[in-house]
Amino acid sequence: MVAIAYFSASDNADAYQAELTRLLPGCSFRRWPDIGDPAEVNYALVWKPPIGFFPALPHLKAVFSLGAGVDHLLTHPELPNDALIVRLVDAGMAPQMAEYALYAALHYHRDMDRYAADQAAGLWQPYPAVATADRRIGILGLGALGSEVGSRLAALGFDVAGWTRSPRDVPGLESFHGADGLEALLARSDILIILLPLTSETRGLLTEEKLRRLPQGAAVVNLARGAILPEAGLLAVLKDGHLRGAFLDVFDTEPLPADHPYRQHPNIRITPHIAAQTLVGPAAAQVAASIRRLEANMPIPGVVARQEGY
Ligand code: NDP
Ligand code: OXD
Repeated sequence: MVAIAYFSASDNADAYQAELTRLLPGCSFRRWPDIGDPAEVNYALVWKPPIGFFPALPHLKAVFSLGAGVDHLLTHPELPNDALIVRLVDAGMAPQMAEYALYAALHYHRDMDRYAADQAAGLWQPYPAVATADRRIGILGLGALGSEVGSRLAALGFDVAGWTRSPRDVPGLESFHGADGLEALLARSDILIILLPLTSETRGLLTEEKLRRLPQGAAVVNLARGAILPEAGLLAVLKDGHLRGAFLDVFDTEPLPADHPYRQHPNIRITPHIAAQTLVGPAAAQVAASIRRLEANMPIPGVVARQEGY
């Protein structure tokens, strides 16, 4: 028997119930806190589950994240040690990420930030064109999302490179890894796109000192987690003009507080964590396929290496 305990304050429970009971006939879908007999529940499907959720479910085989990120699970004080932790792999998010990244890249590549400021100031002044092939884009993280973003930007003719933990080859992209690789990637990134998971290694990674390794006038696009790009450093490099601007979709505290300096900053564009939203159809299909495979003792995609944090 398959019984799934579900919790999310931000997803559509009715839609997940309809999809999963259709894809897994006979499965029992239980919405926290109405979980029935806890001994029967063998899977969890969650986004930011509350305290008390995991201790109430002692027989979980696997905990599925309703997103690609699992920092909300790995920092949960009651996460069970023996259950598999599983993230979504693309599941319809990669094309959305690519659209957002492309929008932000074109914004800076075609000087839309400068023309908007000039329009407000009543100015009429063309800036010199830069060929697409001369615009260097760096992507931190070439996983399910970063590799798709990189491939699509490269297909448009941008000069794209990526940085990963282990050596990785993505066709059409220059690749870097490790600490020296990060220095080299930063030095050649006019536009830096962050698509790393939040782990003990990436938390606070992009300090002011690191941001100053970017070329003068570079821009940053953070699509991953706010804590990877500390606020004080970003504000400092924007203030003295080392960076020209930032697109930020993710923040240390969400919703971003009303009085936060990012809110009114002339060189920062913010969006409310929507770069790639979880789509019920592909997400439920991926979870259902994985449950079927686990029930047949077969391996599944997206299993998190707890030691590595992603
Ligand atoms: P993956 O796990 O598929 O890829 C992670 C990538 O980051 C890999 O290339 C990995 O390297 C690299 N990486 C991890 N740690 C390090 C490190 N210490 N140094 C260098 N590289 C590192 O993740 P996804 O692509 O699926 O997702 C990335 C993140 O995007 C999620 O964790 C989540 O935080 C965020 N996200 C944001 C959304 C939004 O709407 N804003 C929506 C969905 C996700 P390697 O290849 O060597 O393993
Ligand atoms: C995710 C997210 O991790 O929405 O999927 O941030």
